[in-house]
Amino acid sequence: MWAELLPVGRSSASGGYRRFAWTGADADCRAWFKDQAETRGLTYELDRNGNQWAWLGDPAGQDAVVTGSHLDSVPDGGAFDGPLGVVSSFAALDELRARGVRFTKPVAVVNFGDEEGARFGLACVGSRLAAGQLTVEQAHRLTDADGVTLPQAMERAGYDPATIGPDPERLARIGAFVELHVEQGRALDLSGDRVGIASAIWPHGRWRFDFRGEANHAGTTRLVDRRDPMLSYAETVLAARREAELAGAVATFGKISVEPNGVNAIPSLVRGWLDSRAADQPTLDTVVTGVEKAAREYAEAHGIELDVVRESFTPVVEFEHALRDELARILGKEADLTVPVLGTGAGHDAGILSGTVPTAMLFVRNPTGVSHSPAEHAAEDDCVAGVTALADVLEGLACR
Ligand code: HGY
Ligand code: MN
Ligand code: MN
Ligand code: MN
Repeated sequence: MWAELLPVGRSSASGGYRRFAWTGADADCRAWFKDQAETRGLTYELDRNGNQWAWLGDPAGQDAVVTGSHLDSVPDGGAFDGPLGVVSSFAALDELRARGVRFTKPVAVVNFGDEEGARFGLACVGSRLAAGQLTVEQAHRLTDADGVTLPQAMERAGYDPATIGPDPERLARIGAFVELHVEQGRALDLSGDRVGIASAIWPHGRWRFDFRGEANHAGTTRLVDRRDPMLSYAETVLAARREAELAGAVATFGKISVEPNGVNAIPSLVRGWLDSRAADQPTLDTVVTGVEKAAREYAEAHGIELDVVRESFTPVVEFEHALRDELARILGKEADLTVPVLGTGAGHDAGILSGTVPTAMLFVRNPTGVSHSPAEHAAEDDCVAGVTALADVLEGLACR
């Protein structure tokens, strides 16, 4: 089970997963979640934003303890980013039932929709809508690479898009949300621990750079006559690396689209997406401002028009200290352990919810730190330790 948590949407070519929001693979993931809920006799709910819930206890009860994560993936993602949290949540409930634990609060497992934003470009759509961090109007404007809007995609998947919007009553009933996630770095591998607690999520965002030049013949257009946007784009990629290195941050151009996209045509448009993250806001601002300034200089030198649009932004998240300390107490009490507390550059639904709900995260060791790749891994023993830790936390939070 821990080697292939959820055998849905695997690409035979890459070995990675392709589970994009409101596609057939996403529907298969959702069917799996519903089946897991029903097999355990949990009360299944689909909320107004397409997030799935499986309740032990009264879904309308107050002070609920919720755990879970997401099942969608980046293009050719690994097996663990997302599904480990959901699979571990169901397994933790099984363990607590085996322990004969009696909950005094409602407990739920959640699958948040479209966490990775692989299809519509914005991450954490399900949790952002629920928390009111994405308006209905903004959601209606989200469009995939084929021009399909989010409401159209939802409708084609058999879901009514008219219901989407903020869900404050639902969130107000949650007393604590704990998301378990595979670590996406090597801090736990280096410290020799199986499980850690999150301290903070770096501020991060996505910026679209449109470099517009002039399409022309690759064989007959003299170099001096060209307005080739690929040149300014390429120089901007190098500038991003340089700015990130200088600031001690990260910056990535991982997605690009080219028009007309012909081998023998000088491009008319190069559109590149910058993902940048840093430990604090001023550092992130310095990097992005630096990259944009360099891009404008390169564009001007080549006669290129440049538009830069910020497509999304998530401010720094500092997880609640009281809940974090409580997790450390629960996890440390048996063996008198100190549980490592670590920050991360990766975004999570837990980060979105943290503005509204007391929220915490558990990380499970990843021996290579590789993520968003088919090579992502967590050892079976570590996954099992993660389930035990999550079960201990749920017992500690929901049995008082
Ligand atoms: O961090 C990310 O890229 C996404 O939110 N998982
Ligand atoms: Mn991810
Ligand atoms: Mn994730
Ligand atoms: Mn020709």
